Amino acid sequence: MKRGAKSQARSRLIVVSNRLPFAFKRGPGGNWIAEPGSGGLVTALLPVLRNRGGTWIGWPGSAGSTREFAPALTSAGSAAGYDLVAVPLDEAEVREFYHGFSNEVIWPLFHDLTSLCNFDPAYWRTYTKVNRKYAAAVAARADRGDFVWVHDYHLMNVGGDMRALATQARLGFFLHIPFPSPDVFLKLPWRKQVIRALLQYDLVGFQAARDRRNFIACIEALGEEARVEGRGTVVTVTTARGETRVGSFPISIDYNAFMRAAATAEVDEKARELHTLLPGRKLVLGIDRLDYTKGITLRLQAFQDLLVRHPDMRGKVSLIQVVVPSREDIPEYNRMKTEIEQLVGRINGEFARPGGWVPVWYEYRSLTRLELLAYYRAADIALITPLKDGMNLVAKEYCACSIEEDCVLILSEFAGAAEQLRIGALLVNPHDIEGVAEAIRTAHSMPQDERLARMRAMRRSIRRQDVFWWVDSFLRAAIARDLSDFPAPEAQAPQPPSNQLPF
Ligand code: GDG
Repeated sequence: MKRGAKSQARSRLIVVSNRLPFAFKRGPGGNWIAEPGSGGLVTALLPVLRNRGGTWIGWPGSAGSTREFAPALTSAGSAAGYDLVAVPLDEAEVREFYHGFSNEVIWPLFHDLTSLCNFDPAYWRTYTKVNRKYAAAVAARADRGDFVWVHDYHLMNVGGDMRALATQARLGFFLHIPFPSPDVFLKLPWRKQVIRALLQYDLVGFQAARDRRNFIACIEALGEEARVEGRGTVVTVTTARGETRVGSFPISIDYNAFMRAAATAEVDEKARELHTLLPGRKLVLGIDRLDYTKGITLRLQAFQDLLVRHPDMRGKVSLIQVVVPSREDIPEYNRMKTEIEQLVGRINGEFARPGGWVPVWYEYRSLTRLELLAYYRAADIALITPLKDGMNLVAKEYCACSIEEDCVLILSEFAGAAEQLRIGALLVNPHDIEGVAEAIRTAHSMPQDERLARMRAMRRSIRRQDVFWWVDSFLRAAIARDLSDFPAPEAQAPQPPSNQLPF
């Protein structure tokens, strides 16, 4: 359904993601109620969707028919200021497309964990079928001149499927997770289909230069002749199939919103409470979804190693490790949870002092936003050590909330965020247990002026390249006619806000 005559005349933005940015719950009368999501992506896209007129297309998150969700979608859409379109999925599709191909094939493969992949051919068949379903839903709503922005690894085929439906809209894709190097990617039985599908988009965006390089290397490794032109963050790749622009656009956060929220009296009080509960020591913080890519067990081993090899550190630091429940129905995740809990038990059993210092404060739950901000503010050191990560927004949120700037970020060199935050973070190899332990020690004894200088540099960079900058950069690259329209971000003049984009 289109909005008023004014927005019909202008090209619109159509966002497509696996899930709609709303959580749907059954109300007391059994009807569906939509609760808005609060992530950075939704916040950043809102001005463009509202001002240009837009649509968000995705799965509502529960098996059910379009008819069942229709009233909730209409009222949520009119409150949000853009249209919402549901792509219904049945249980078998959720199992094989979402849990299967997306999360048992692409997720581990793209994080370099090939041994965890289950290359079940039925998963691929359902993935292609479901992607066609999304493409049909989009094609039914997209007009010539509209810009369709497809998000993430669940929907890589949508662009190609839309071309097959002879769409006239321009197509962009952004991958939120890493893109692997050829030696990993080539293990995918459907590697050619995936690369060809991605080359059907007008613009393909990655989190980091690393991912963009890998993507181009994979095209070449598959024997496609590819001519790469341009410098800076966006290049043009020409193959026998046509031209695709390929860029790196590091996703970010709503820096000002985090900074302001972290400065409130409520957050301040809660942060103080934490220091009162855990007095006389530095607090080291880890916050992760329960996921094997986040490196939680290796991190705990590093903390244990620190206490074993450096007895002087006992009593001086506590690790607050928050693990947010995620994908609990998958056996691999459950096994990992047990392993984490055993390790925590072992460390506390060995080092805790009766009635006093406990080395690891472990919480397996989702924090409220207030708690999350208070934990960020209270932490003297953030220990963020994923084995591989597209970006890692926790690292950026931690910096934004560190309003006193008197703290240290320890960050895995394999997080996309490392490309930007190497200016101030202590970078570590998460596999190097002793190296991570030494980084905690270095962070603990870092002089104050160095802490302040490092944190200030990172915060300045995140403030300059926040999530609004990210949306602008991607949409500008999508509409720029030639590369000279789109200089590298450092060289860009101040940009008008997203609602003035000429697409
Ligand atoms: C994927 C890519 C990429 C975490 N715990 C709580 C909580 N959170 C919020 C954080 C943050 C988000 O969840 C996690 O974002 P990450 O970026 O760290 O990781 P993924 O979920 O794996 O996201 C990743 C991202 O997409 C964006 O492109 O950076 O690399 O894997 O915003 O604040 N929020 C609340 N309670 C918690 O306990 N309220």
